[in-house]
Amino acid sequence: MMETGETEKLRSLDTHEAIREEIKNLIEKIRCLYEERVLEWGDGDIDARLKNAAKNVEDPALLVCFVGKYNAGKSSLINALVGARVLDVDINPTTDKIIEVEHADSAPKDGEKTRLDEHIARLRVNSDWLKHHSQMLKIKLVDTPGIDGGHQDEATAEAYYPRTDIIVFTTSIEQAMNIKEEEHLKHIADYKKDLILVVNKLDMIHSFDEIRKVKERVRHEMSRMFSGVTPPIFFTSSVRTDIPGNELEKFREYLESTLRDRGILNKKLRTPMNALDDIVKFIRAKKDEEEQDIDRKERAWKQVNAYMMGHFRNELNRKYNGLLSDKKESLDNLIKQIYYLKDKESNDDVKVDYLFDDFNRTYGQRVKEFNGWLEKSIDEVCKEALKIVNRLGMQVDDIPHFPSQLEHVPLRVGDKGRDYEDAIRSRNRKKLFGWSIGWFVGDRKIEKKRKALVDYIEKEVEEQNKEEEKALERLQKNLRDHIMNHLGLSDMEYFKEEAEKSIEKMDEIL
Ligand SMILES: Nc1nc2c(ncn2[C@@H]2O[C@H](COP(=O)(O)OP(=O)(O)OP(=O)(O)O)[C@@H](O)[C@H]2O)c(=O)[nH]1
Ligand SMILES: [Mg+2]
Repeated sequence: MMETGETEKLRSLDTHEAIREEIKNLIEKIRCLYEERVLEWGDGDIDARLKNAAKNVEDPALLVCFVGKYNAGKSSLINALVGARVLDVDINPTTDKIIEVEHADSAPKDGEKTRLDEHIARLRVNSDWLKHHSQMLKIKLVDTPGIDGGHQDEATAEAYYPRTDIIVFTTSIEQAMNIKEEEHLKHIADYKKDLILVVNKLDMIHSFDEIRKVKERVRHEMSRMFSGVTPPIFFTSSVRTDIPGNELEKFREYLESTLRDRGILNKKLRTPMNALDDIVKFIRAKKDEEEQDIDRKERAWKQVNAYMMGHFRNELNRKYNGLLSDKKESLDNLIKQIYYLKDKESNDDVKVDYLFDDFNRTYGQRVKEFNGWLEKSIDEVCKEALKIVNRLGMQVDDIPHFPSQLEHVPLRVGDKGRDYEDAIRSRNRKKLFGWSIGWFVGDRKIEKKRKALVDYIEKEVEEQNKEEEKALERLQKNLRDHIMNHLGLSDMEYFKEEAEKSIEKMDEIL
């Protein structure tokens, strides 16, 4: 018969496994959802985060990562925990790769190294301690190149942080927490991992009074940095186990208790959840940026439009009116001449020819001038509109269909003018007298074009917004579904709390 504790453990493991699967699917979904957008944004950041989150869930182990200045004793601490000198230790900058140390029954006591990629190696060791405490969840102790050690792999260690579950920041008691270290620790805190501070090389200071002072200073600094919520601190010596006050065993016990804690599975799940939180934040920021960009485009369009509809239109109206009064005058003149010619002895055809030739000479000339002005003005309007766009630091392409729409704005007034001349020439009276209406139709055409353009832009903006909202809604729903599905199934209170926090956070963001 299995003990209750055992059953519970297995149930937790099962649930953990199921949630892990869910998170994996979720990551995949988000990846699909945003794959196109990532390319469009030209930003590998979101992709890297997704990859890190995916790597973390795929690795069914708790990653405890040792970071800190070179020579602080990170490798020595891992050796002390493992109980053998499996990692190289030296006074000079030593560790130049990320090394994941894990237990394997088949491995030799002093370890067996394999290269995982250019920056990461795996060291399998046969360690009773690692084996014993890897029952619930496999543990990996991760050694990293020291800060300031001059290894180019420092950047790689940085890229690795998001994958880890617990970070052990290691410093040496001789110069514990200098400014550089403080900066780095603050930076690491941004990753929102579980932090532990180990102040190593306790044996280097012999005066109790001095040790007390350092302890006080470190605790005070940490409390200040973390606003009172200080991470656990251990003062250790990894080489002199016998010296008084050495908290190496306490540190070991703390790690053991963390591993025994049922919450450990949840801690493991929290890493990818945090990464997903970050991704949602990132996407929200991008969306805001895009919205601002759309605003800018809209404003630009309004300015262009105001110019076209203001300055140009006034000018156009003035010229129209001038032309209309010219036309009225010419028509009056024409009518006078008709009356005058009516009583004259002559062939009707000759009379009409005479009348229209005269009308054409006077008014037709005005139409020609007007058309010339119109073509030139439209050219200028286009140029001026382009200038406005450029002044706003934008490209014509930024405004949807901008150039082609502008090109088509020129109404066919010029053609109407030519139509008119043709009408005179062909003596098409109906066309001729219906012509004045044509001007107003032309005018209405500008208005129609303008309206179509504004409608088009408004629709574009609306569509884009709708699409974004839908994508975010889907993302939120996926996260929510995922969390909700498991709240009922899971007896893991800790995860429940974390999940609720996640929802709250998500609600804040979205
Ligand atoms: N006195 C004393 N020396 C220690 C202690 N821990 C480590 N050392 C020594 O400090 C030096 C550096 O130790 P490492 O473990 O290589 O330090 P590290 O942080 O891994 O350094 P990098 O790999 O270069 O980043 C070695 O000479 C160790 O023997 C300690 O607790 N006390
Ligand atoms: Mg090292």
